[in-house]
Amino acid sequence: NADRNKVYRHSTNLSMAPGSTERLVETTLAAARDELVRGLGGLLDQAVPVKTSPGDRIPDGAVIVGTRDSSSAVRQYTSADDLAPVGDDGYLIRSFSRGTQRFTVIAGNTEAGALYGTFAFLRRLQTHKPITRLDISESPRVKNRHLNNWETVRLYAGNNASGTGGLSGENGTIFNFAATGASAGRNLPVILDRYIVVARAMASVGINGITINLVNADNVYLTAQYIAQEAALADALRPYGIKIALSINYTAPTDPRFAPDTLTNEQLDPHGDEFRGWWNRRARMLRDSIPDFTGFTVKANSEGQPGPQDFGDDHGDGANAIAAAVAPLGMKIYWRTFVYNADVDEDRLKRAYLEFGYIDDERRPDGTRGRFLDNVFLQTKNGPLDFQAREPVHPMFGRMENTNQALELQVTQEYTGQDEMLCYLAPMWEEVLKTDTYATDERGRLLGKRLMGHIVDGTAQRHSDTAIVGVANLGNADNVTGHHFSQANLFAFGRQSWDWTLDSADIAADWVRMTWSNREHVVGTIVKMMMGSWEALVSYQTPLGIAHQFRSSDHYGPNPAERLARDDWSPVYYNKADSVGLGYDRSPTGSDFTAQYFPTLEARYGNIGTVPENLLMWFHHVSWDHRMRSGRIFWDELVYRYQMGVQYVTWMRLTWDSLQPSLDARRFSEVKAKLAIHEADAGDWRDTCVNYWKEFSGRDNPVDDGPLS
Ligand code: GCW
Repeated sequence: NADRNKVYRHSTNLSMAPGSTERLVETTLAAARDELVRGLGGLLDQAVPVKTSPGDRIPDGAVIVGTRDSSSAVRQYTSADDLAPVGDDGYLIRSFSRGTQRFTVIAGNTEAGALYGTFAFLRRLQTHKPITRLDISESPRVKNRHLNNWETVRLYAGNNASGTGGLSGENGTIFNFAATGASAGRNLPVILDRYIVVARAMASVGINGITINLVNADNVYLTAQYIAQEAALADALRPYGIKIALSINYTAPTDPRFAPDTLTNEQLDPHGDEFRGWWNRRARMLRDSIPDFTGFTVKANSEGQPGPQDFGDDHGDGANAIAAAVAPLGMKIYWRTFVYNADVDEDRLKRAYLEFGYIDDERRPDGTRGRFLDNVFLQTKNGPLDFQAREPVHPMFGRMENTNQALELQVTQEYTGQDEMLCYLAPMWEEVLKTDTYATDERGRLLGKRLMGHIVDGTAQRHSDTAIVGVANLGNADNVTGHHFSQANLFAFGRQSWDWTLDSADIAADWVRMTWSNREHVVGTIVKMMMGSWEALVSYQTPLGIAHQFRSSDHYGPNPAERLARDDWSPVYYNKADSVGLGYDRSPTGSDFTAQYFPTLEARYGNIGTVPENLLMWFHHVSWDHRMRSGRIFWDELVYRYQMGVQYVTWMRLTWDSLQPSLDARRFSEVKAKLAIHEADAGDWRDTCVNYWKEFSGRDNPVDDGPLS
């Protein structure tokens, strides 16, 4: 790319590891080599020789990385047949011994595959797993493993709600466009070191794409001036196997910033040539600057964003129009399904399936089913509400068998403690991905493979293109995520989108070994803290399936009494507290949202006797004296849960203190300070909520050993 010479590095407060090169790497194999040199050099504490010219003698102990095209040694030691099963992004890692020589070959069909193999090999070393006699063959279960970067919303960007600590940018955005003030001169096309740090972190866990701007999209990202900057960013990320995409606004063609190439409202007809032509032209501009640009993420008719419904068209019309416009360029559309409208449905959870489901059922002119085009993904949050700490799975998964479905997870901790609380999310994602949807085929027979993971990886309903998207937690804090432990969520997101069958405790153990220490007691202790941290947060924030009790100002603290102008944003709408009890009846006696699930789940969730207790108030209005499986009445159980959650945080704080001798002083004290805030804020959740519920239950507090008594 001719523009590449213009790309140069600029150091910021975030410094590269010692020994890093100041030159931007230009190829993926160079990135792999740099990682090995840096990683091995760091682990062995000595310089590692690099040999790039082909020769016939492989030195003892060598590590050879490449593709069959790039390396004669890879050609010699792997066959095309060996490599075929690992596909585009997979890799082989094999140990060889020839006479007295022992060496390791890391091979991919593509350079990206070789890079992922390199990181996997380094991970083995870092986590003290054997590196001899290897015969590893790995490939991802999901093709598109992407981040969505909600850049301008500071509290989601891996920075904290209170605004203290860690911020160096103006608004929390990690990529600087048209920066002013303190950031002047550091805007793209200047490539800041932290972009490379983040690219390496993403590649190390197999993330291969990023939509760089917020879903409430600003059209400025489609202007020529921004496209030039995006091209520089794409060039910097490309060697790490990461391709970029943009969020767009449905009515962008009417924005005067694109004059003279603008459309009128009347021309925003998804069936007309003007609308499609406009998107095709804009996509070609992007492609001309960014040859591997992947496409658009679209939030339409959602939370005030414009969309096809404003013009009498539906999501199928809108998504297909833009998809058809970009299909010749090999691009895709990730159309979000986060829609709700309390004026239409009292229970907002039902809305998405009603707006999208029928489009999936329609027949195409050729007789096949499903109106959405093949280059459309419907991008759906794991649960039907909005990234609450525990939600039932979204009923659309499995119900949209003729449409590509992307699963959207929130890596950044909007509703899970932001960067103040230690909350390891992988167990939640594991619970989501391993949930049985009980999906059936057209004749009502249960599918053989029907876990959420099977739906998402395409094996349940034979989809070849598959995607998992994580709302990113990248920010300007010098540890990128604000809380040291939030890095574990980015790490786990990548690992689980590569292979959703992994065990979240194993992922935690890898992360702890790579991040803190390989000493067994440290690993065991920190993994234990992490593994219970999410369930504890559920307990002190929203136990037993009560949803969304957050104060609207920051989605961090509690406000169960809050009533906003909109019912469907108000905590009181979700808790429905009254003298009878608590919770939202979505069973057949209530909103009947349960009817959107496949029959087995519909029956299970719809009956208060069979619903899992951790989802109780998602589906039922539960009377204060309802008998729980523990033998306690609901009121007592509820208060116990709040208290248990807080006690867990106290336990984490004390446990962390006990690790002081084994950890580095700076990070130890930073986490210690966060845990103190965490404990106080968890207590605030418990006290605020329990005291409010008391006004309705009229009952005493059964917990007599805590601050509540
Ligand atoms: O979680 C909610 C957030 C909104 C967000 C929306 C979405 C960017 O509170 O800020 O919009 O979800 O997913 O579109």
